[in-house]
Amino acid sequence: MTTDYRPMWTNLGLNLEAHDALLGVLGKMYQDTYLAQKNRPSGMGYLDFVMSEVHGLRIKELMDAKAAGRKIVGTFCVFVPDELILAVDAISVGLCAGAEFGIEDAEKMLPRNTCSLIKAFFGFKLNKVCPYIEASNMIVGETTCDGKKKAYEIFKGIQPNLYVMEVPQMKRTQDKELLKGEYARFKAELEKLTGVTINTARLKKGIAIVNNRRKALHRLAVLRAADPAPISGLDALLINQVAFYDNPERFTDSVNKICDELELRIKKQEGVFPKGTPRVLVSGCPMAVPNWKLPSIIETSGAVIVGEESCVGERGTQNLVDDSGTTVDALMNAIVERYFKIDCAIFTPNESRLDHIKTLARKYHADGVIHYALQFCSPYVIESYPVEQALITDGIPTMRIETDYSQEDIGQLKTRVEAFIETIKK
Ligand code: BJ8
Repeated sequence: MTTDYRPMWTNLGLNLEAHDALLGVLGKMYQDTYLAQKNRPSGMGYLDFVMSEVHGLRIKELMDAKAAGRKIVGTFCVFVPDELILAVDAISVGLCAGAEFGIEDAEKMLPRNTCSLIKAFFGFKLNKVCPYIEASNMIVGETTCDGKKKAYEIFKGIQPNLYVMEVPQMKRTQDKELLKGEYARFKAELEKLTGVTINTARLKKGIAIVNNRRKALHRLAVLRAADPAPISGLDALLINQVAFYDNPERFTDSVNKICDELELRIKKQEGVFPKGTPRVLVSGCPMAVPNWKLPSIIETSGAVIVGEESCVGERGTQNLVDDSGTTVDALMNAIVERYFKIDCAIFTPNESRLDHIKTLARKYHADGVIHYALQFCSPYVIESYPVEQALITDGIPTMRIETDYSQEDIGQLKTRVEAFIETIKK
């Protein structure tokens, strides 16, 4: 960052000392994890720029938009429909919660055996280091896992503009009705926040922007089926992470440019790793920025990641919203239909997730699956057993990993991952 953003951060109420410390750690991590990679597509230069300005230029854009009367809506879950946020001309930002920062402060309010993701957003808030949280006019929580659901009750005390959306836990007709009711309530709340009434044209536009972003990410996903893989799993993950807070149209454009470049690479049989490198599908909890620990271990241990069954990945992007409706009601129903298919482990039963993992493993020619669960995340830790059983029955080697955001277990994880990669080598 060349511009001095300190006055902006001060205005946002950030703790500059703590914020400097966070940026210092992030910069070093990015250098060691991303810039140290070889053979990266040149289009990743855009992502490097976005990351270098993640607390700078992007926040300035948000503040300029706010000054022009637009609202910022921060979200934690892919059940929050961006289409509605865009339809009221607000800006949606995914709040990352992917780093261990201020955990000791978080643990004064939350039990120690809470997952790292929840502790992270408390830590960021309590230490005043996240400009996205501070810039948001409204933050949307959701009743997914018990951890988040109960933590939001406490979070509301330190983040009064928190709005909580109910998400069903089963997939019956009445559950779809519940989601429909919640999306109607959310629509009304957004209309109240912005003073904008959602009409058909506005909703169609919101749907088109988000569908286009998904299509670009689907295009990227499919290109990773090539051997040699044209892009590293780390870079593909970064693209999926940045999708949550970059300007959606500019982002979609950049991803499509990267895909053009990857198509050329595939034609020339160029890759980031040699042809025949063991291929891994990662499945499980979402990996928010800057949670790159496990992918980095995998890709420095002789394998390439070819897909993510994750909310920061294909669980989050699969399926488009049908945009053919001609009324707000019809389009709202189409949004409900699309989101109701998300197969997060908070649902019971959750057979479609097992099918999706198997499908992705075959589609991307994965030699094995690594199931990643954050420690104390009951939904994903418990579901990892049936996932492993189903994959093994299908002849797909699988390893289950449970970890947190700390760096302490890196050596141990690396030993396990290396041993797994040895077993899936052709
Ligand atoms: S739709 S995965 S983004 S809830 S890791 S906080 S589940 S204890 S993040 Fe998620 Fe929405 Fe589901 Fe996706 Fe709880 Fe688990 Fe922590 Fe989690």
